[in-house]
Amino acid sequence: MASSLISRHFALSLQKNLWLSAPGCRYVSKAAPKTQVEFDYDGPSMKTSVPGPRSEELTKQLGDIQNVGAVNFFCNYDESRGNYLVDVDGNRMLDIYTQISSIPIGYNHPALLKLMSNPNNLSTLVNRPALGILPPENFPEKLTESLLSVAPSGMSRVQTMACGSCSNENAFKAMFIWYRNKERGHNTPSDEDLSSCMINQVPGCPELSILSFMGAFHGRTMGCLATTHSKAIHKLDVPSFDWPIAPFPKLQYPLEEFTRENAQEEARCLEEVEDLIVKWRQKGKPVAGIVIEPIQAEGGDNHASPDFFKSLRNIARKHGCAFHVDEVQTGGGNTGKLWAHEHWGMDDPADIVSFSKKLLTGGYYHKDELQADKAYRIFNTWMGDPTKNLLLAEVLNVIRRENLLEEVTRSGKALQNGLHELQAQYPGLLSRARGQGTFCAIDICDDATRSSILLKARDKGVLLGGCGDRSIRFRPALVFKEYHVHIFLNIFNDVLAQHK
Ligand code: PSZ
Repeated sequence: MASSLISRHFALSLQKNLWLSAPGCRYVSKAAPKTQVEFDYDGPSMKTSVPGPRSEELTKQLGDIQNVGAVNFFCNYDESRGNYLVDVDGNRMLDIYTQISSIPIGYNHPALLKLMSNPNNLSTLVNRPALGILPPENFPEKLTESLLSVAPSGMSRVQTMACGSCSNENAFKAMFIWYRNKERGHNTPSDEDLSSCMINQVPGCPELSILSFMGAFHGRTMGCLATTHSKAIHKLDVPSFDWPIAPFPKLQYPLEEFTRENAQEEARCLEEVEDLIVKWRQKGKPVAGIVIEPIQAEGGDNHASPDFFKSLRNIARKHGCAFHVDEVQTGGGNTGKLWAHEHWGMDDPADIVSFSKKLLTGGYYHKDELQADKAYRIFNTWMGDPTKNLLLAEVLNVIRRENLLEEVTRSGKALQNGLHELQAQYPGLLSRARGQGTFCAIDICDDATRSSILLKARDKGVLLGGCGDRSIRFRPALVFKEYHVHIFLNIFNDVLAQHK
């Protein structure tokens, strides 16, 4: 077993050398002996329309085993490099969607291949521990090197989990446990608490709520789904909680032309938040926590100002609610900062910050007081995955070494400028170009045109995603440089010209 793994790693490093000399490939970063040399292809290269025949065949095979309604095409991850995803039909596409925003430094980054081919890391790869009970010796060190080295301001504790939903689900539980402990004056639960919770009744299962926002996406598990309000198809037929839902600001663009209207809109939403907190307290379902994304992603890349978030944080504090910032999609550097909430400029931005996607492992940071008071209250078998911490530590090294957040800011400016220019050129097609760093979006005149643009762009070798009713979103890896922006803009311009 171990020897076949080792030979696979040798094969990978051999392949790496082949890549370095393969035609159509080139180095893209300035050569520096101590810098990990980044490696990328020249541009998209299309052999078939997508999905091609091999993808169609595999989709049919998988269709006999699973629902394949969402499968776009099958991938060749061995051949994919940097910003380019290669499919099983040999099509090489510039990937500006990156597995729903979850590839931090591109495909097959040499630093990560090297890390995974280090024999010292084999036992971490092979033996997946139940971290909550039997962590490996290097676990505190690896957490310190990875997640704690980028902990949000005011937070020195982190709990790893598997996916984004699992992180939010447990963060919600942590908020409820915190809230009830406060209500109980930190006394031990009564016998009635303990017996009633076993049959889903009060007081053991209290009538508490979490306030979320219309258009939010926080996951699809039962608790998270009660705070997700982006698409009906996510929620249909699943019982849910009677929890308050506040309006998220609908900003008008360009922002500089609508300063007053947008400030009024944000004030309206904040007022509604306070009204809902009071109403739900009166209903006997007090709001234990508020959960919000710094930019509503699935819901259509909806932004709000730093002032909005500062005021919301203060409202949470004033009413004794925990403040949970869901950075599952915004975290990891796309906005030009590792955490989108850093743009708010606050010392005490949140009580809980959840993450997953680009951070590779799921989990949440929390204030000391949101630590559950007893073992096994927040718990599952794996409690994360130490191989992901290894990878994340190296991803963070690469981000620092290659100044990738500065790169993101630079390519983000080029992308936003380009989108604004295209919007001026195609006013009937495009509107509301917006973004922070490379975390950008633009609206298309209608949903049918959006679908057609997405498919045409893909056939020309550019992978993009949709969000909201009619937006296209951009979620490139952090190694998406200015010249990638120009490759994209040229192709996008061609696609738009066909829709004029
Ligand atoms: O359709 C889906 O289930 C999708 S498409 C994109 C996501 C989910 N994003 C996941 C996500 C998120 O964007 C935010 C802000 N919070 C939580 C989640 C849930 O993460 P996962 O999918 O890892 O459970």
